[in-house]
Amino acid sequence: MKIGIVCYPTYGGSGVLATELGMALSHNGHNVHFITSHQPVRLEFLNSNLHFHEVFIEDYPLFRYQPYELALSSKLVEVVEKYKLDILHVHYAIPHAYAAYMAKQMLEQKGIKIPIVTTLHGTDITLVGSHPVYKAAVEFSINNSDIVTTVSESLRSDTLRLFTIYNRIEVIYNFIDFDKQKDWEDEDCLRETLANNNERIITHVSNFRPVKRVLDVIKIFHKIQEKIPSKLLMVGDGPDREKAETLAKEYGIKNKILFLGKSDEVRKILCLSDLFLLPSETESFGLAALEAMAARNAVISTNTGGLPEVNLHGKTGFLSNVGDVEDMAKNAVYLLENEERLDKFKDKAYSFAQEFSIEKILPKYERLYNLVLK
Ligand code: GMT
Repeated sequence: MKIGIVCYPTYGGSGVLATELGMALSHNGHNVHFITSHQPVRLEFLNSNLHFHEVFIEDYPLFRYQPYELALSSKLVEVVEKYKLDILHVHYAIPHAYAAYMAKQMLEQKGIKIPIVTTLHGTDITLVGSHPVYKAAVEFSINNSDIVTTVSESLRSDTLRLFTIYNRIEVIYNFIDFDKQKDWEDEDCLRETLANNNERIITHVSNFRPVKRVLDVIKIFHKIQEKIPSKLLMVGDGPDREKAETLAKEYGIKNKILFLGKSDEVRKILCLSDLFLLPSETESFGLAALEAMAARNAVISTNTGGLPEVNLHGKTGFLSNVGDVEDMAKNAVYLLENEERLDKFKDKAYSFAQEFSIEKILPKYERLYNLVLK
């Protein structure tokens, strides 16, 4: 199959997932074309099955905002026509599903039919998509896609609750490529470079947007380190990073926290870590938590959105109400204070992560592509 993939090429979960999906499809013999504003960060290499087409925007003094959707839909028309694509798979509704619909209409006028698969990822529905300024266009794009998927049951019900949907929505969970995980496992996890032997390592990975509640991460760690010798690794960057660093300074624990910034080596970092913190306000799935579980981290998270589908309370970690830093710290200490207990949770986290292995999830996308092509 010749598949066009549209996504945000950044460190965000939807971009990571779309890039990993495209690479896996190309390994399965499909011809994959990424059509994005920049080369996706996780795109490791291009080969005869893997192509990248950059969407250029012409600036003009009249524009206050550059018309990216217009440039994207024109590029989609060009690539679908030139490479005779069979399918367009767009990740994150805004504005990708809308641009794909416009491209589909333009192509239809040329006698070319192109089905559109739209995968909804989270904030395109919950935080941004349902806002009145975007809602009508997002609803229209969802209803006019040939097939719609969400990354969790929770996101499916949020979509049905927030929009008037008459299209079928399938749930296909996010996935992990364990073969890539193994590359790091085979290397030595050099814990001693970051922490003393008696210290636990705790990690948080995100885009540091307000929805991630990174200040809660610092508050939870502040309480943990009073009872358990530990270090905190803060991976990522974004609007709340400075506030988090300031709070760490105020608590006098800056020397126990490493702010590592954006990293291409998340798997390597997670392999050093014992526990992952994800106290988000909302999370449609929590790909970062799944990546941590695949690296044998127990998870302390909130119980919001799709997180209970990924982090099993009392088995792979614990879930608490949003903002309940007291409870999250208590649960973290409970895990970290007992080696045997911690190992049990880590093992369960690792084994449950296998339910989301790429081998289990990829055929679900391939089945949908075949369905939509019939
Ligand atoms: O977390 C973000 O804000 C990034 C966002 C994105 O652009 O991809 O993440 C969403 O999609 C991920 C991949 O499907 C999910 O794992 C995240 O839970 C979801 N984020 C939210 O719902 C806040």
